Amino acid sequence: MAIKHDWTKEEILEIYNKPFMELLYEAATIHRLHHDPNTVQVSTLLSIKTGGCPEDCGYCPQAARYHTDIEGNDLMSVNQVKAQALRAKASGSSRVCMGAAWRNVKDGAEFDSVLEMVRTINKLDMEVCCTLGMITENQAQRLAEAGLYAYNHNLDSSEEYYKEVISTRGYQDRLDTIGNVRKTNVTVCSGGIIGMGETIEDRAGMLVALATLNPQPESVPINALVPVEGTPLEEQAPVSIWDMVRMVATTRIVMPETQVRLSAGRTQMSREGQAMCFFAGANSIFAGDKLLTTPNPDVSEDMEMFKALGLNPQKPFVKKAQPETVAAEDSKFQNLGEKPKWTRPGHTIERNLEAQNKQKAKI
Ligand code: SAM
Ligand code: DTB
Ligand code: SF4
Repeated sequence: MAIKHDWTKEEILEIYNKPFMELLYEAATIHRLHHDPNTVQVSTLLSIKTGGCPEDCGYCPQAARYHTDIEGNDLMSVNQVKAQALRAKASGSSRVCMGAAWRNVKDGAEFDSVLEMVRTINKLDMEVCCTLGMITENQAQRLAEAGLYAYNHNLDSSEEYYKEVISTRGYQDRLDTIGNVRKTNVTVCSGGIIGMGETIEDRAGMLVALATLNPQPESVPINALVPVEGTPLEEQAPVSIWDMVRMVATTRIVMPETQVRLSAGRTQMSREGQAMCFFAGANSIFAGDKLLTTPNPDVSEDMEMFKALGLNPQKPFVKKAQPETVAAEDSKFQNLGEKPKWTRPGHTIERNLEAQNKQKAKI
């Protein structure tokens, strides 16, 4: 079945705004044509470098300028990562997603260490994902050679609303990073957040940006904002379950082959709400009692939910074969010591400044 790539905002809005039952039925029907509706891919997040990030992303507890309550940490060791990956595997996850609070990857000892983490987890026969900020083509190639299965880099919102949330990095750089990943055999994971104060048009705009990529991302995480005290978005109202289901269903319809990940925000959702999301086409979750820095349901609660719904965790590498791992000494792609010029738009976002100043006043 041919995949449509020329989606317009109007077409997507029409889907998003359908009567709820029609939307659910259409999404569930498309879901069944492309996926086993009883299988859900389970990933475990691992924050390998936490906090102290120089960016001003208005939602993010790891941005240094907002001084939230999180505990920062330098880069974990390869052995620590291996131990956590083994734990994730034993708890039923098929994928480990390693996140670093970086603006972009810099060539050097820390990136070499991340490459070794990728090699180590791939050798445990688990899918490995990284989310490390912006990367160049060479860095993407080096990750691919190490055995990376997926790279996560979210667009987060529409291009227009992105400017209201982040001033230190640009939308085109995000798209370019996704393009760099696409030049390799690493799969693309890219999605966004709802509940940041954006309009429904912005949600549709983000889906246009993702669905018109050719090929479409293999995985699209839909996060509900976790409002964290100290961040500029701390007072945002919780996302309604109806909005979450509509967003998941619309994502499923416009990107039929993609794995749609029900991501941050599950602690705020009932099991019945999550069941509606699975019915509407979500077929992936983050498991484990922590996302990167904020809480997530316990694995045992999720397993009970899976049992009640008759859902089974997806085995690793069923969508794409396991990549090979090339040893560091046999690598074709060397450290180029690149200094890419990722853009800094630098416009003023009032609420980001206020959050920063509020914190300064407290010190
Ligand atoms: N620093 C890298 C970057 O920004 O690409 C990787 C880590 S960053 C924390 C990964 C993603 O987490 C963000 O793009 C955003 O979509 C999501 N995220 C961060 N804070 C969140 C929050 N409070 N609620 C929901 N999603 C959040
Ligand atoms: C994604 O879209 N959501 C995950 C993962 N990709 C990296 C991160 C959610 C983070 C939620 C806030 C936190 O725990 O710090
Ligand atoms: Fe840094 Fe990523 Fe958080 Fe932005 S989302 S502040 S880049 S860790």
